[in-house]
Amino acid sequence: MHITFCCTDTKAEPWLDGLRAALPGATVTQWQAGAAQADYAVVWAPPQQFLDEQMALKAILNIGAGVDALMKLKLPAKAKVIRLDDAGMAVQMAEYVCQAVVRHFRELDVYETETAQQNWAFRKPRNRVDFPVGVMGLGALGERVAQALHSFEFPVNGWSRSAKSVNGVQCFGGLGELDNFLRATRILVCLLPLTPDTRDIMRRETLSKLQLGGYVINVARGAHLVDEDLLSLVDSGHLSGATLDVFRTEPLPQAHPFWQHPKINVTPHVSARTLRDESIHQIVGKIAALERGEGVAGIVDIQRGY
Ligand code: NDP
Ligand code: OXD
Repeated sequence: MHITFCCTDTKAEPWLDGLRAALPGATVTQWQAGAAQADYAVVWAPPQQFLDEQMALKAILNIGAGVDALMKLKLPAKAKVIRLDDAGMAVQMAEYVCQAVVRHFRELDVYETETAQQNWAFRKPRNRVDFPVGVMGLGALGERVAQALHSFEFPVNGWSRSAKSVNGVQCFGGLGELDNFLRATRILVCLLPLTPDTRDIMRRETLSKLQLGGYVINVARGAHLVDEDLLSLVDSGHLSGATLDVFRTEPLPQAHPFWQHPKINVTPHVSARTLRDESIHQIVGKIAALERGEGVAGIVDIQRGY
């Protein structure tokens, strides 16, 4: 069995070593133009040339949850596209989103500024029922995030394409229920996949429907958010700020206003990192199951785009 590795922005050697150790009978190589045909590909944002050349692939295994970079490419007709499911990302995402929600709700950012000036001052406690959180996307990551927020006793709303039932979460389904979801929400968390239906979903029209003082947490993809609309709604006071981990252009360009904005917190796409050992374990398990002719979790529906 031949496995080819083609991951942009990823140090190849540790992955190659890990895959070779876990699959001693397999040939594991880093892809180069003109390389031999492989049976399986382990990828992150590969170039079109890779897919054009690798015509015999049985499956393309993505080393992340989001497959938007792959969906932009022309894929070999017969290869299954398989994403990582969880692999240690859901708990990281729950940590990240809960810290952003709690930091905003408890005004920890304000305390940080004040204590930096040696100012010992209390603020009036806020009431958590006034801070309903809405999670857009109730998949592998969104559902875990919604449950974690519920454990902190925030009112939690969830929105997905199909109607869902999640303990402690008021669930809304489909475009017809988007307005009701937004109006019931003050802190909006985006955990949608990036598809033609969800691109620009956080724009003036939708963000204006959040409750006054709304707050935006984007941990999905930068292209879900229209940057100018967020900035103008924050500057007008309708929204109180944002925590953003993902951007239309990454790294975030030095001149982008998000860097300096006092009400916008920026992190460099780190809310849920791919954990190499867990991911290799999962990828190897999926390849073994496919070789036995068994089904695997995480097969991407190409028509849906996630
Ligand atoms: P899943 O594919 O498991 O879940 C996607 C969810 O979004 C599902 O609930 C789905 O609804 C819903 N959804 C999809 N399209 C629509 C739509 N048009 N309208 C309403 N709901 C929709 O994704 P994950 O939870 O695994 O990951 C979500 C995204 O998070 C990834 O695609 C990736 O972009 C991003 N991500 C970011 C990371 C970071 O470090 N910042 C790390 C990992 C992922 P339904 O349940 O009905 O299908
Ligand atoms: C992912 C990511 O999609 O890290 O896994 O963004």
